[in-house]
Amino acid sequence: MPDRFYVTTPIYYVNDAPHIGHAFTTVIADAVARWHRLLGDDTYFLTGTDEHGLKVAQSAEAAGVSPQEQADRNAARFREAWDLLGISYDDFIRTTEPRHHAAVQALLSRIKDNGDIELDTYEGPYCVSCEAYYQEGELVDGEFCPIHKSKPVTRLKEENWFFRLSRYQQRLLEWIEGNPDVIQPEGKRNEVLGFIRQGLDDVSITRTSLSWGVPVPWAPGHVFYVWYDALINYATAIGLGVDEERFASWWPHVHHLIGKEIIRFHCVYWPAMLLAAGLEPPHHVHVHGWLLLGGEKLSKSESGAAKLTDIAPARLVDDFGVDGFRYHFLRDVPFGPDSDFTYERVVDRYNADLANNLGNLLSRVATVVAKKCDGIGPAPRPDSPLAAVAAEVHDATARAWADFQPSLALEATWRLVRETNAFLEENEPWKAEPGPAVDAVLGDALEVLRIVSILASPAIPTATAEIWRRIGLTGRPDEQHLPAAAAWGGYPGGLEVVKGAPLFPRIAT
Ligand code: ME8
Repeated sequence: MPDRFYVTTPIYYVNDAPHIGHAFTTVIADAVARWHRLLGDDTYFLTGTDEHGLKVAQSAEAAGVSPQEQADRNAARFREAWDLLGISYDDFIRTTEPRHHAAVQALLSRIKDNGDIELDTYEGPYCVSCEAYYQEGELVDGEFCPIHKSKPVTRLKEENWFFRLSRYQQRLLEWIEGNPDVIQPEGKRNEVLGFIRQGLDDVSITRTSLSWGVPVPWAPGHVFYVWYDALINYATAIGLGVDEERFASWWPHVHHLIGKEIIRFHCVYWPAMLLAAGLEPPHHVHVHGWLLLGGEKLSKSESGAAKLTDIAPARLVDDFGVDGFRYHFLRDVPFGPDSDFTYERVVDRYNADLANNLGNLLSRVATVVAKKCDGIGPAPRPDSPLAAVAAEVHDATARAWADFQPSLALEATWRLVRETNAFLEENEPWKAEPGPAVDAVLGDALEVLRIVSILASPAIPTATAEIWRRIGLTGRPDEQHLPAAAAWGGYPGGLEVVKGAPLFPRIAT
């Protein structure tokens, strides 16, 4: 039986268009899913859109359309962006779909039947941008949202149905303390533990102040608060309430990828809801920091239009291509801490790793094979000095992908590219007479290109498929199976090697 690998992104709000912050999480999830497909794992990659709630309703009103039209329009923009970026999702869930309404109603009814959802009155400061209530003590200067800083909160009073979160403090602590890897990185795990240890208040999970949501089956006029509908998407997509066998085949072995601002929802409320419904909490939550632009988190509800148009994924794809875009976010932004986004860093990384290293290796090899071997690629040597490097690089790359560290994985893979360029410079096959010595060096370099095409395919799927084709191989690198396919000696030799245009034209600085 192959291993199963279930990975999710947050589902994104449809109040506006996708930006590079969304793309960051989504590209990482995509690359990790692609890595697991290479391992032969049965892989399921879920993304989608979060379409209910006040924020979406208000943005629809401002745009003069219905919330459903607004959702349709912007969900399509997310899909377009992901198609552009080569995102290989298996399912794109929209919370307005009937399958999701059914799952939300099923799961929350189960919690109510178990006695953990009850009627009560709630009054408190509420931030519309976060769609969240805060405690008075959390506000900035007594009136501003702790996340949005300059946005004043509104005071809401509602008779709502409450989830008895307070009853789950001990079980949540047991879940996290008993599973040291469940929340990564460690600093975020400690943050969650600290929050839970302070004591948990019950939370209001329904609204009567708006109708744009999933109806509460037992209370006409109430809809579920958007977060308690949204979180359930991860269960809807794998069949909760519809196909329990399918659900059980994926749950709870999930990897949730999230930005740090939604950690409480994923590491406190969501696991507590699952426990209350008699289900297991998720096995892995991976929390990353923010991409910052001039020190501010870039988010569509706060940033000005100029900033946003600068950072739409398509804008960068125009300059760097899909693979250049993906490579930057995977290689340059470590998974965990906050990171400053600058255009210059994208250019530098593109030129250094893609144009000068990988692109140059391919073009050198293809040029010399054309000149010295009549365009037919020789086979590698079994005892090549590069064989040991390739084995080490495979192992380091695999470890880093398993740890959700794309940046380290690509750093490891590029060691092989750099060492092969150095090996060519040492041996200078372009200066030698055609013959076995030249064949040996070029065969080794072609074998490296084959292996690198496989190892780098999760990050740069288009370019690696092109390298594969140019060195004369059939099929695609992302159809290969690791670890066997990375073993030294797979390039058969005797294949036609095509020169072609530069794979990554250098960008002028
Ligand atoms: O929070 N840097 O949706 P959202 C890094 N619908 N990542 C960023 C980012 C930035 N500057 N800006 C956004 C929601 N992201 C809810 C989620 S899940 C059940 C519901 C990424 O549209 C990051 O993954 O505000 C963050 O958590 C997510 O987009 C927030 O997207």
